[in-house]
Amino acid sequence: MNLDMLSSEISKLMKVTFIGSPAVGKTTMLRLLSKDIIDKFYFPTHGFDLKTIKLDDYHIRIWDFGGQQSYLKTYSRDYLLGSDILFVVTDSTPRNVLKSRELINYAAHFVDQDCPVVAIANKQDLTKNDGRMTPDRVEALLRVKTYGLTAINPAERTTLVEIIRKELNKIVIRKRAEKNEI
Ligand SMILES: Nc1nc2c(ncn2[C@@H]2O[C@H](COP(=O)(O)OP(=O)(O)OP(=O)(O)O)[C@@H](O)[C@H]2O)c(=O)[nH]1
Ligand SMILES: [Mg+2]
Repeated sequence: MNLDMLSSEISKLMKVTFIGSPAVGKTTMLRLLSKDIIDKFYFPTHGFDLKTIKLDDYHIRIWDFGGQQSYLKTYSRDYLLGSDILFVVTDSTPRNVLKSRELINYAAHFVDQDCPVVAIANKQDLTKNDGRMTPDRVEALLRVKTYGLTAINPAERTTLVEIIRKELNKIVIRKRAEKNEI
């Protein structure tokens, strides 16, 4: 492989990072993407999990970080550095949405200025029962692009893939435009 080929391969490796409070559904999103059986038991993530998926021409390395405060405080700089997209996952309850707002403010210090921050309003299957917010309401509060999701529903795999594809395409288009300007 010559150097040009190698550099184009590397540029196709994307780092996608999921953060959010405990039990909002980050690891479930990873399972949804990798087509494993979607386990409904809650096993808190200790440290972080990594999974690489192939999407179109891209290898996407997904970093799923345990939501406990102690992890975030200790590792955020190393962990968030170099993210191409940062997904902030919320369980769509009013309380957690407010926490997610704080998390976005905090995390913004650790990612590159041009790294998009995107919210996932998860657990949309529960909105009718217990006052969880719709993606529109979450977006109005968080003031970042927000997508709705029900990560325990295997039929929503394509929804999540499309969210990632859409955000990835935006980045690729922006990077190409920047390259042409130089
Ligand atoms: N009803 C419902 N439950 C969900 C959904 N997504 C995840 N869950 C459940 O929420 C619980 C926690 O999910 P996880 O994916 O382990 O949460 P996490 O964000 O990785 O949590 P930490 O690793 O502690 O940060 C599990 O019992 C999941 O089955 C959803 O869309 N709807
Ligand atoms: Mg987890």
